Amino acid sequence: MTNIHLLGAPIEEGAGRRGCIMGPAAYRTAGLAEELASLGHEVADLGDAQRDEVGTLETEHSHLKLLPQVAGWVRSLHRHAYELAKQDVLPIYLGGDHALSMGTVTGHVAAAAEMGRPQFVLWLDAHSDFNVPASSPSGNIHGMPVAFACGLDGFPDMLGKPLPAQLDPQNLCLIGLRSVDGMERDLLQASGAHAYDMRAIDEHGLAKLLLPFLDRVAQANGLLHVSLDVDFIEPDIAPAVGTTVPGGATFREAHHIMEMLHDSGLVTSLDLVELNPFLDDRGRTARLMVDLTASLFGRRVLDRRTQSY
Ligand code: 5AB
Ligand code: MN
Ligand code: MN
Ligand code: MN
Repeated sequence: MTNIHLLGAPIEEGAGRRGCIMGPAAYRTAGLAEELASLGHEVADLGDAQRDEVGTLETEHSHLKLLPQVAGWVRSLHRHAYELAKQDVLPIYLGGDHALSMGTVTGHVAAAAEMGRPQFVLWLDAHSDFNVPASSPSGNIHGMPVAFACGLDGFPDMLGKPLPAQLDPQNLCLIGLRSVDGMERDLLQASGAHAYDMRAIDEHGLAKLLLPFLDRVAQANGLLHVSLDVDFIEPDIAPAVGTTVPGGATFREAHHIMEMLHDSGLVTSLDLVELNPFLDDRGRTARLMVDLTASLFGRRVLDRRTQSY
């Protein structure tokens, strides 16, 4: 039994189009809390976070869209995540666009550093979100949270400089990549992060990519934050996202990751991001995300665990 806290993070200013503000409401309508409770967990819904008021921020990058609004969310969510990380609960952040992870990941990394434990991050996404302002082709800040959390140079002062703590790229694993920009790719490859594109899944299968990473988390007695972008999944079955890229994870691949994560017992926090209910087809994407979360929290067909591959 896990003590789960749900926190809504209705940010949409980091994405290129509007609608993610409705994400937390869609998860509630789709019955996320009830589903997790039916699996035997204790679930508390904390409601929605609010963004801080931030004035103009100095930056040479005028193409950064809605920077003060995004910075306001990042500051607020960083505080919430830091506090939740120190409690004996498992937070699920209901997005909201992926810029929210600038707050949640940094909050968990800062708390982990104080607890003397390494923080690991699993990033499930079609994109690596490793742009810095200078490399971003769009100016959309939801394409930058990983680079931000790793402390890359070139960001305006969104959360204090330097960051309270930085994510070590060695402790970062990205899976599902199929859209990475030119300069972004150079930054990602230079960082030392463990990055796997869809081709790696085709060639090796998910288990071969994920299980060694989970072993490293366990060996290091680490904490594990999972950030699940809707666009990780094949858009034919998960259409409610602004940045669809064909060739995504299948229904079973997505569930299999969640099942392996459950069996590992290692996950300590989770982001559900980029759901845009305005683009959904009768709620099917919201329901799929709820079902995937249920797999991560123990829903299974037979009572059998993955032994080895
Ligand atoms: B998402 C792109 N790399 O920076 C950019 O959905 C897309 O959170 C970013 O993964 C997609 O604008 C951000 C072209
Ligand atoms: Mn993303
Ligand atoms: Mn994405
Ligand atoms: Mn997206």
